[in-house]
Amino acid sequence: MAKKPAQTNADDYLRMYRQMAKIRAFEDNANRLYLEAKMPGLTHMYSGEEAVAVGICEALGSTDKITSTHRGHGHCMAKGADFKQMFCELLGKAEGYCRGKGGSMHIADQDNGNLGANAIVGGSMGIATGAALSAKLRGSKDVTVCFFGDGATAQGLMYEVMNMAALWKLPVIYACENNGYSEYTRTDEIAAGSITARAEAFGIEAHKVDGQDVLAVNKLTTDLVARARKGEGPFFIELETYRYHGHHVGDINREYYRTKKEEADWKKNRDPITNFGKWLTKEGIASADDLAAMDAEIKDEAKAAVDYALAADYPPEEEVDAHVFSGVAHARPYLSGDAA
Ligand SMILES: Cc1ncc(C[n+]2csc(CCOP(=O)(O)OP(=O)(O)O)c2C)c(N)n1
Ligand SMILES: [Mg+2]
Repeated sequence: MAKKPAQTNADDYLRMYRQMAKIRAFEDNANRLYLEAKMPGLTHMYSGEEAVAVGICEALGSTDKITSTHRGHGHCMAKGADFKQMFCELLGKAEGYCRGKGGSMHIADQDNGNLGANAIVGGSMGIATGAALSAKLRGSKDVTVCFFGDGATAQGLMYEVMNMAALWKLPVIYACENNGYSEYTRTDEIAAGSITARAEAFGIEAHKVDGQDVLAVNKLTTDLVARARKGEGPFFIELETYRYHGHHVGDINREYYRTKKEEADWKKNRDPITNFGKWLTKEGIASADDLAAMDAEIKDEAKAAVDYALAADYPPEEEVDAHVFSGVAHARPYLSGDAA
C-alpha cells in the first residue's frame, strides 16, 4: 500500500487545483478534437465534475484501485494518467493506454491502479467489488473506489454486490456521481426515494457530500479510506455534481431537457475550479497570478500532448487481433481482402 500524503500543506492543495485544471484542459481539447472531426467515435465530457474525481483519488495511494465509467477521463487523470497516453488512446494510436484499441470508454491504467473505464452502465460495480474481495483475501490493505453515475443505480448488479460487500465487510467505497441526469432524463423523474437509503438498506454507512467542493470530498474520503483499510467498510458516497456539456459531445441542443439558465448558474456559482481557486487566494496559498500561470502552463502542456498524439503512429495492421477478446474472426477476412 503506497502512502497517501496528508492534506495538510500548500503543496497538497496546489496539486488538487492542478489536477482539476488538467482534467478541464484535457476535456476542452477532447471536445475540440471531436468537433474538428479528428477523433473517431464520440466521448462523454467530465467538465464540471472535476472535484469528485480529484477529491477522491487524492485520498488514495497508488496501489489502491478505482473502476470508472463511460464518463471516465477525469477518473483516469486523477489517478495519475498522463496527457500524451490519454490523447493517443482517444485517437486510436499505438502509444495509448490500450494501444489505441480501447478508446475513450475503455481506458485502463493498471500501473496507477485504474482497473478501467466501462461502457456498460453499472458494469464496473462487480469488478470493483471483486477487486476489494481480492484485496481482503490477499491481506493487501488496498481500498477500491467504484465510480458510477446516478443512472447506474437502476442496475440490479448494484444491489447484488452491495449485499456481498456488506456481508463480507469488503474494503470498497461506492461513489455515486449524481449529476442530475441519465442521458436526456432528469434523475428525479426516474429514481424513487433516496439513493443513500438504498445503500443503508444493506447496512452500509452512506454519506452525501457537495461534489463541487474538492476539500469536502477529500476530507470525507480520506476518513472513509482509512476506516476501510481497518476493515470497517464498505461505504457509500453520493456526490452532488453537474456536467457542463451534453450527455456526449454530440448532444449540443439540450434545451428540450434542461435550460441554458440552469447550466449558466452552475458554471457561475458552483464551478469547482473557480471556487477552489478563490479559496486558495483567500487563504494566501496562491495569488491569482500564480493560478493564471499554472492554467497557462497546463493549457500549453495539453496542446503539446494533442499535437504529439495527432502525429503518433497507429498500431500496425498485423496486431489487429492482439490484445482483444473478440471480433478477430470477423476482422481478418476484411483486412486480407477475402471478405465476400
Ligand atoms: C447497461 C447499459 N444500459 C444503457 C446504456 C446506455 N447509456 C449510456 S450512458 C447512460 C446514462 C448513464 O447515466 P449516469 O449513470 O447517471 O451517468 P452520467 O452519464 O450521468 O455520467 C445510458 C443509459 C449503457 N451504456 N449500458
Ligand atoms: Mg448521471
